Amino acid sequence: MKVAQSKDRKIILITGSTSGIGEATALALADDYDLILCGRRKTKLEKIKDDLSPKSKIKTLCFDISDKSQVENAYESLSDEWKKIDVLINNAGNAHGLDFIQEGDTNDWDNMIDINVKGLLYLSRHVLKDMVNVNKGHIINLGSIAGTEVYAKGNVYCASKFAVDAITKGMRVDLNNHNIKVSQVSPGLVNTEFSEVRFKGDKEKADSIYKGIEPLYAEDVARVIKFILDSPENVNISEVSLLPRSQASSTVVKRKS
Ligand code: 8X3
Repeated sequence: MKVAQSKDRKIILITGSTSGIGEATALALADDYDLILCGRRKTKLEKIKDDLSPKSKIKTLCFDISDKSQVENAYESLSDEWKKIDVLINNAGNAHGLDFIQEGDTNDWDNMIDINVKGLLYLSRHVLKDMVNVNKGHIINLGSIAGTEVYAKGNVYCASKFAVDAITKGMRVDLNNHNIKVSQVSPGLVNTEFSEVRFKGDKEKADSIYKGIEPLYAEDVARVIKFILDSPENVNISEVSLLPRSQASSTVVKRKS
């Protein structure tokens, strides 16, 4: 069934929407919004588009967010109608490696800074230009508990999330005159592909991170994002942190033996 793009339905762009929090958020929002889904995995994007098309008008953009010219080309490929983005959800981001600073792999550092920080900035720059022109919009950045607490071997990943926190605050100040809401959602341990990516496919290592606890799931974070979007026009839920019940901080986690 084809769903017509309605004038009343807002448009939301979600980065990193091929898995985890991004995919769960797309699922949670498809009933109420038209969606631009971004990611690097074309087949996965097409599959999500097929799944959600009965509920929503879906546009997919396949590009690498860390590549400035790919970001520009992807954005410019949107029609004027699709460029009227009401909400940008900056979700794309990953951890690569967990090493003492003196042993870190510089390629991992580049990846984290290029995607989590520079990619977020590149895309926001394009979308914000249009939001500022119409004096409305909403940015939701995915932060992390790692953006407020540094843990052993987290060094550069934590730095990238501290940077996201600073960018969120900077956006809120700079966009205040333009009626643009800026929110940040900062989860603790969420069981997604996050740890598998961090440990380069080592499933056993990845599973050990969530051993003995019930972590958050991507759907838990998506629910918070939906709650933020459901708030009245006059309300900006500026910062939300969420942890699994068994997590008290980055390093204090109660595990069943
Ligand atoms: C993910 C949370 O604590 O694994 O951003 O770094 S943590």
